[in-house]
Amino acid sequence: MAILPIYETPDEMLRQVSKPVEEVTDWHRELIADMFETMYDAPGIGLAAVQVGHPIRMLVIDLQESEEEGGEVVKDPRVFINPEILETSDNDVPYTEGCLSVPEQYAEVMRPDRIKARWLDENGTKHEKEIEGLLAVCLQHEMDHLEGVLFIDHLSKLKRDMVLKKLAKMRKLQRKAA
Ligand code: K1U
Ligand code: ZN
Repeated sequence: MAILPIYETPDEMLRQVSKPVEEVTDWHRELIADMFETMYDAPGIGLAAVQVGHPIRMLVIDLQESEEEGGEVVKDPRVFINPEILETSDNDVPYTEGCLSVPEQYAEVMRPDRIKARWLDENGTKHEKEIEGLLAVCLQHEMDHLEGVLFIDHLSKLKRDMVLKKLAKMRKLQRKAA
């Protein structure tokens, strides 16, 4: 397994529309394992394959919400291949989103609170389910990546420019400190 470099905005890699996975193979399963390792290391709760340089319709999520009695986070890895949104609720709700490709920047995005989705897992098994809460937010955010869309694209120009300005300032400080 390996920790992969994560592409960051404004890299054009992130603007590609990802291609469907024709057949789930061992190569895909190895990439999925690397994506989980990269996501846990970052740390993050989701990661799309395009963020690590593979523009294919595949993403991983682990909300890392549940805790065992001793305080240990229980892993709950989920794999979504060729995901499709079949239905969305009419009720949009706000959530303060972040993105490993827009590091250390957070902003409120409105999205439907419930979706019905269909996808394949790492064994090629089909799933169809209603999803709500943080999983619905995260899945919609990751599915945006498959279309070359970042969460900052949902913001007004004013808010997006503020986020990008803060990111540029942070990178300048980081370069200075290095
Ligand atoms: O880059 C990504 O797509 C991952 C992104 C997923 C996401 C976060 C919030 C709302 C929607 C989608 C992140 O994981 S950013 C980091 C983050 O939110 C987080 C990191 C550690 C613990 C908990 C959250
Ligand atoms: Zn993201």
